[in-house]
Amino acid sequence: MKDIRECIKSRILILDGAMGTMIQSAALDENKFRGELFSNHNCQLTGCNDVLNLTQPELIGSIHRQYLEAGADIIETNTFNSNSISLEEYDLRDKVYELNFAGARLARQQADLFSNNEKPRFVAGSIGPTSKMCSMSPDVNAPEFRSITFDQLVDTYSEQIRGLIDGGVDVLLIETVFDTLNCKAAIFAAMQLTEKNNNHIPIMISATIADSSGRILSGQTVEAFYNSVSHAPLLSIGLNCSFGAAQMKPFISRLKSVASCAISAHPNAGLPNGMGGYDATPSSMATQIEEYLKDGLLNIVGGCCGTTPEYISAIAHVARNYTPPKTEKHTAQTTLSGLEPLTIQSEANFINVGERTNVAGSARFAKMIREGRYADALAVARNQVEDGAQIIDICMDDGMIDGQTAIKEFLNRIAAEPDIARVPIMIDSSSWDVIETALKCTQGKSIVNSISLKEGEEEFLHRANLLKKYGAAAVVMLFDEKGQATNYERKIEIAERAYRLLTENGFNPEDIIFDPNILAVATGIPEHDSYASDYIQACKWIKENCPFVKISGGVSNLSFSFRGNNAIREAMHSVFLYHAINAGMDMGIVNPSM
Ligand code: THG
Repeated sequence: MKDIRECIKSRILILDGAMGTMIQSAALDENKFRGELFSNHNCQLTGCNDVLNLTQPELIGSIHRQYLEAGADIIETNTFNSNSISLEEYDLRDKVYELNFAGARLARQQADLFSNNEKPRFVAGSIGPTSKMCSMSPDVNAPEFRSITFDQLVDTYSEQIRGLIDGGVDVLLIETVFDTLNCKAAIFAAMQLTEKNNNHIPIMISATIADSSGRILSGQTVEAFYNSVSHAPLLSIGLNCSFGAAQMKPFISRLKSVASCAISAHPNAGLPNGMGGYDATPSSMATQIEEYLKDGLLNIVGGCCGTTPEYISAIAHVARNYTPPKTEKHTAQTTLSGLEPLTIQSEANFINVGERTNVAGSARFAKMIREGRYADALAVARNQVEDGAQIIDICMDDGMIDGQTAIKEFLNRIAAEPDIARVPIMIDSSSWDVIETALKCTQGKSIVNSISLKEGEEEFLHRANLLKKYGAAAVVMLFDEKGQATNYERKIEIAERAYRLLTENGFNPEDIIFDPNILAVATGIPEHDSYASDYIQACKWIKENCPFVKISGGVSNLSFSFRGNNAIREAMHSVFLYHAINAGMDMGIVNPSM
């Protein structure tokens, strides 16, 4: 049987419609929801659609059948809420695996009955957002609080995904995403599981946007959202629910312009009409969808709330007349995000990374953190962004500070400040535990600062592999088992080795940011005098020999011997940057106000 990754190249695939709408029209009573299996359950099950996979399998199977008859190529399992967080409401936490397994089997059976070589049918394991947000506090008075952690989400999603995969799904569909950090936890769980089982199930991701500004509820633009999730083995990215097809189109266009995978849309049947229904008819919705197809925007199209098989049939009917648009791979550029996207292109502007939110580099900032003055610490971050920092470097490495606690508190507070959170974060720590803690608090695509060969190849690749699952770029310091590279020969030796190891192990070269070590000059020790030119020459070699990588460095290091004399320091930095940028330096950790 053909793979879905093959089929999507030759035609536009039709996704099914609204399971919930179909279940609702069956008007089941409490006894039907309970079935025999849960006749003695301790709480009401009406409204728990996912339990029907076990208690009313014929009904769920018949809904799948109706969508397949309408022309759906992909049917979604009835497992949108089958995670321990959502099922808690029905005291069914211990049924997560079973519900997902049963849901996948039901869809698989029906899809197989309809499949033939010409038109294979596929099953997408539906994974909903849960009822809790990982990147925002439910309490405006406690912005650092979270009602769910990344680790808890990874656990519950792992349980769900195990059930879906064991039940036979072809693809995982992480849908109705309104918090990117929840989505990243689902991706992490999926990548970890598929790596362990050595299968390669692709992932479809579909977000829902909160309002006409085109942001998802957790505040990201669609472009920032794409950058945050682009590390997943994506079959497609798209939008669902939100509002009707007409209103969704500009945001699908924006996704199309940044994504290098297929694009999906499954809008509602128009806008709610106030009577529990939606205002689009099957033919009016199909007409709106045709506008997308004319513009070559979609590879997968279906429906969300309100879309019965009649809608899917009408959509399938128009989609037949169009060929799928090609997907384009955007290479060379490094993509990051906060609430907004940041693209780094070697030929374009130099990127300023703010250095002031570093307890090791600022006595003032360190004092704020030690004294728990987070409002003041946030002001330091905000000032940097106002002064032009396009990324902020955050470091909590200090003997008097618990780094994991401090970075979590600071990042959670930043998440509630849109004027700071719009830029990506550079997570600066020599502790891997602190780095992982920080990755679990950031919905954007961050830069980890740093990894290196200091502790050997195995640890280096282990960390790089984790970063692939978290979705982060990495500063790679030119350091190895023998120590820091200070001269040109050692710098290029380590860069060559690190580049080869990373790319051979599937790390995207665009996500490698080499730091060839800016070291203090004019210290009085003659060997130090060539440090700046060694860095600059190394930049040139790296850009010629390591395609797609970027280059960074801590600029203020250069002038450490002149601490207190800012005029000299600034002059030194300007001259240095002039040459280093010409040699290929893309970004620098700097004091953006200078
Ligand atoms: N490469 C990478 N990461 C880095 C560095 C690097 N992170 C840390 C550092 N180097 C870059 N950050 C700083 C921050 C502050 C200063 C220098 C580098 C600095 N501070 C003043 C001083 O020490 O005199 C101000 C002190 C104060 O205000 O108390 O110069 O190279 N990947």
